[in-house]
Amino acid sequence: MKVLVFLALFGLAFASVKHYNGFQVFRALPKEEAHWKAIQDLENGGNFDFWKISGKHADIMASPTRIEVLRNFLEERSIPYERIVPDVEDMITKAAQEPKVSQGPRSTRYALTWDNYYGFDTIKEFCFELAASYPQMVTTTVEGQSHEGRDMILVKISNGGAAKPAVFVDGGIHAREWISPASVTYFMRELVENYAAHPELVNNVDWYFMPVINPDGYQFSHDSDRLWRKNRRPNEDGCRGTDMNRNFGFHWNEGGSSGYGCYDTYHGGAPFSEVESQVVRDVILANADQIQAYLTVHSYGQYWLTPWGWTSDYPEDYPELFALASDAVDALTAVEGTRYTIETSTNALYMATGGSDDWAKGGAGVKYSYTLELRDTGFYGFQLPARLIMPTAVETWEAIKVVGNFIGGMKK
Ligand code: 0X9
Ligand code: ZN
Repeated sequence: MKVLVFLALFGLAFASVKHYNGFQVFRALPKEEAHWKAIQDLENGGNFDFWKISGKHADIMASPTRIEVLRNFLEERSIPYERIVPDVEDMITKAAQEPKVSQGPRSTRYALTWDNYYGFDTIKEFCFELAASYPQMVTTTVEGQSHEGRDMILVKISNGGAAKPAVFVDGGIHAREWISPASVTYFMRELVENYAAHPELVNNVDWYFMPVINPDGYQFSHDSDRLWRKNRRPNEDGCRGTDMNRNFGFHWNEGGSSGYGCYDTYHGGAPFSEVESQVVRDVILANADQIQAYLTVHSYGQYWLTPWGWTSDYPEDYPELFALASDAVDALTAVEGTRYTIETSTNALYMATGGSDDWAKGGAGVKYSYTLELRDTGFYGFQLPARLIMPTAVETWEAIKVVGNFIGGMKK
């Protein structure tokens, strides 16, 4: 009997991991307006997971039964395409099995390193350890609970005194974009544990970090479905999850999001319907007088995006946003030549409303609001190997420093 129960539980646990055997990813390269229109229709149809759409191409994942449907669709319309991932499961397995190279910093006080990707609890431990070891500089608080009861962690890095101009950084809004929390935690570590290398960054700026703002989705992508994107709340349509980056309350549900809860870009039942986006909103609003820059860290594509995502119009202060982005990207590229595109998100990618960046600027009045899409450009995509965490975090940190120094130099 015990054996049977064990086998049943084992079977359940095994069955609960989503596998992607035979799934393939195709890169479509539309050449004309009609091609783009067809790609848009295909996405709205909801039968394919669009890993990425940019102004140049669309990376589309097809399940084994849909591969031929996708190829026919593209061929009938003469849309050029190439296969970029021959087997998604293979790619996920290879990324997990890759030997870990020891190259980043490590500590005896916490388990987190930057040589591997870690689950939510390891990141949480790091956040609290940082505060315990550097109480004069770091305050870690729990700002609420996610739907499944995980802590929504806020780490404030400040050397006290009067409130300074502040930078707010979040990560992990999209579960599968693992390089995001990995990089954001690296920035936190650099500010604190390497304070002496750049004291002005903490002396002149207050920093707010929320490294994993979708903790349930993030953990689910570690345990059960590597390609999960949304949060995990059961929704009105019998599926789970809202795309948190379609749920913010500025021009919410005005295009580029889905009203159907089984789709990856489901915008939720109302603006800020999700407890996780509510918490982020409330933290930003509570500190809105201070916060001059909002950085939300995603992957992939190597874009430094400015608002707006709800219109193709440029914000009136775009030249200023572009100038700072350009200095930041120059510093990033100087490290080892990684190239980024700077654009508004509608013009670089697609229109998508309800994004946190648009809300931070339009709703909370944070002038310098950016979405960063970190490495790579699609060779590994979301499965960026762990050996590339350090190179990615290190180069991006150069850009973050530029933003910090700029904000720190602002008139008070
Ligand atoms: O679509 C998104 O949410 C972001 N790209 S991702 O591949 N990481 O999902 C881009 C968001 C850009 N900002 C807005 N559209 N507001
Ligand atoms: Zn994302």
